[in-house]
Amino acid sequence: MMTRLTDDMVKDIIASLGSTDRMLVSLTGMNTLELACDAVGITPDMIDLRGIRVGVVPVTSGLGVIRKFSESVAEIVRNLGMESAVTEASDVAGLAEALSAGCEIVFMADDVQFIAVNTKNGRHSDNSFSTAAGYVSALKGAAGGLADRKVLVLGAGRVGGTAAELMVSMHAEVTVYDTDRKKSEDLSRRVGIKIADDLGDALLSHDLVFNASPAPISSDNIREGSVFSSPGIPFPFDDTGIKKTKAIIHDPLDIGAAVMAVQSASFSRLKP
Ligand code: 2YJ
Repeated sequence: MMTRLTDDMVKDIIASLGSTDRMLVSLTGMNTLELACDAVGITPDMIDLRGIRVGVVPVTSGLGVIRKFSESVAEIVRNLGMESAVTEASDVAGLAEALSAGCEIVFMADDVQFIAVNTKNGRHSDNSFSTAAGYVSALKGAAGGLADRKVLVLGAGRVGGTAAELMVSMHAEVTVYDTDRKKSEDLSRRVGIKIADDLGDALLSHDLVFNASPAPISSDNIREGSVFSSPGIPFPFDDTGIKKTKAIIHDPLDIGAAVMAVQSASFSRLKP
């Protein structure tokens, strides 16, 4: 089940971009740009983002436009040094507007998928992959490396599955928990990881957790001093739970969208 952002989750993103950036620096040692580059396997000196024109197209299909969603994406992209604007028109007319304006990258999201298309070569980056990659990099930074470390992945959906796969490739020892055991089994078979049967036991035996689940996490199950990389929305912790953790990396949009921007730019703008 995909969780949709709400007006309420989005309303403060623009005002809090600076504090998200500082949170990332203090918890992971990387700012948003460095983190997004790390997630894509490059460093900031390998790409020049300045002057890249980006369009964000509001999409009305399904449950419709989320207030300030497009503006927030445009601001996240702008903070990375790119030029961005929300199109006046929505949907197909908005896409035509962005193409006519010469946008090199176009962001669009409906209720199922959120992508950034590179119009120079037709390649696109996807928010599920980018969110997974960005939060894996964040966890790696916060943990001081993931090789040979035990990591629990909560949620075997698209983000959790991609994160598990990426962390296996980094030689982490990954265990997955999902309330739907069949989804855990499919993922376990696909990427070769262990399955946890009891959520409480799994959480209490892991210092590092990648949370890609929409479920709340009870403070009773949180191991003292554990680190959570937690893209899952809504925010799953209560105050008692927060106090038990060492660090929680979480934001509603910035990390995923920043990785999308850098990845889609990398399709056409890597320095030779
Ligand atoms: O243009 C708009 O304002 C809306 N159509 C944005 C919809 C945003 N979509 C979501 O929040 C969905 N959950 C899809 C996100 C993909 C998650 N990887």
